[in-house]
Amino acid sequence: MNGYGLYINGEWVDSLSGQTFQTTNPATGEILATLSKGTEEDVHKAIKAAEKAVPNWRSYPPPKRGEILLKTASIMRQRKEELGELVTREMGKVIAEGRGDAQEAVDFLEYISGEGRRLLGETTTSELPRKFCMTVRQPIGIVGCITPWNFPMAVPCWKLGAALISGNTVVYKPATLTPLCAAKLIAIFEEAGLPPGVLNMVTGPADTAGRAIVEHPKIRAISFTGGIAAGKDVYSRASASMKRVGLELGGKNPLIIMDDANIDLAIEGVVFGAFGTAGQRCTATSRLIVHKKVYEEVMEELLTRTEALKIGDPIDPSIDVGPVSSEEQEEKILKYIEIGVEEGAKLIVGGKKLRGSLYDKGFFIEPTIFEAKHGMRITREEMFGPVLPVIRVRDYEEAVRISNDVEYGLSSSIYTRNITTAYRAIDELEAGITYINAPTIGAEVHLPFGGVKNTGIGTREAGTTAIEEFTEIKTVFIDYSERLQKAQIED
Ligand code: UN1
Repeated sequence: MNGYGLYINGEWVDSLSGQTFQTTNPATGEILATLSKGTEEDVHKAIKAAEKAVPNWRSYPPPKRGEILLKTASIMRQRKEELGELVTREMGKVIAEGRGDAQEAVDFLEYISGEGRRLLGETTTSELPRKFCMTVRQPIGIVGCITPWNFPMAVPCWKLGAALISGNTVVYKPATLTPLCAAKLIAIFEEAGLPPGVLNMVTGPADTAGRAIVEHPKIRAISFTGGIAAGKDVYSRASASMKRVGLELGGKNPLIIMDDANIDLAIEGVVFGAFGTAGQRCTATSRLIVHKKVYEEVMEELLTRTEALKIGDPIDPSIDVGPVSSEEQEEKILKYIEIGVEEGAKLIVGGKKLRGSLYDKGFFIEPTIFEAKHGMRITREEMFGPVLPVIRVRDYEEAVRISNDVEYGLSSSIYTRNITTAYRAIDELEAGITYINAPTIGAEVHLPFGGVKNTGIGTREAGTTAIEEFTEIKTVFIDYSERLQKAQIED
């Protein structure tokens, strides 16, 4: 085989097209691996394998499915260091976060494996005597999972873990920027004993392999995390075959600092929320909204802390901010910085691509802060990079109004010591997630994750809600009266 293959029916195989592509380290330019470039035909082959595996996997008792997921988690836990390093080398987040990505995958698999002993339905009463009513959860069938590059271990495990425990078979397409992480992950599922055909992986481009998954009528559900334009495309194409769709399409996540906040704590949160993962999280703090009474103090301290950040090869544990993940990302973010300047936002710090020695080999952008006015494009659009617009506000009401005046609604945060303000923010911020006195990032796997407005369509990953995306509910009536009973008609 030419490098890493596709994983279909329990075997590593070349793409039928024979084509390959490479994955590189965004900090150093080093080529990490060659992978098969999957096409529509490969996806069809994977769907056939997934279809063949349906009866067997469906009949596996869910606790047994859970055992395989737990074994997967345990292998990942043992190899956490290696996996964390791989995340850092392929995606570019700093090593502590690379390990965190692997840890989040382990956490979720451990959590969801227990769902094998729940997958709860309901029992309830009947309006008729000697009649029993309940619901049971059943698998959907074959599901498609399409994942982003920014959490190449955690997000795939949220989707694959929930899909598999629910009894579905899967065709999985990882992001083209992080296929090596995906291949290593799949090899661990294989090692843990997942039967052939249950989980199939096709690496390859979105517009061929991805589209084939989204459009194929035998795939009954799609779970997709990515940008808003791609998400809309997935949603409309999937609707042609009436698929169930789960979407998580990012955010423009506000962090509000009120005049009664613990300012040091808030600034520490902003720096982590905005520049952690070089701003490349769906939940990244991508707007800072500051009460005018503490504005000067916040800006001064924020500038000092931002200037102190060390930028470089993320494998070095002393580095705070790594590269952005690709040349395309770099161009897009630099373009947004230009747009910010053109719109009249005031550049406070950063704003440039870093050059010289090590930096020339990778895609490094300085952590950047703008003083901005609400309504500018940099305050509305997801930039997915280390660029933070700051908006000054008169009071709480204005802060919330501005927070909500965007098309997204994933994460949000407010720093305040006033309990009334905190509870009002929980009521009033339009977002799937609200943090009080903590930054917009850092969701935990046993709680639901997802957003409102154009961030999604109401599905939630992780938490107790994870299985909802991947199960059908069947309603069951058992009549043991030995006569025909007529609901709504009999007294
Ligand atoms: C994402 O950015 O797509 O809340 C997921 C967080 C992480 C997950 C982010 N636990 O920041």
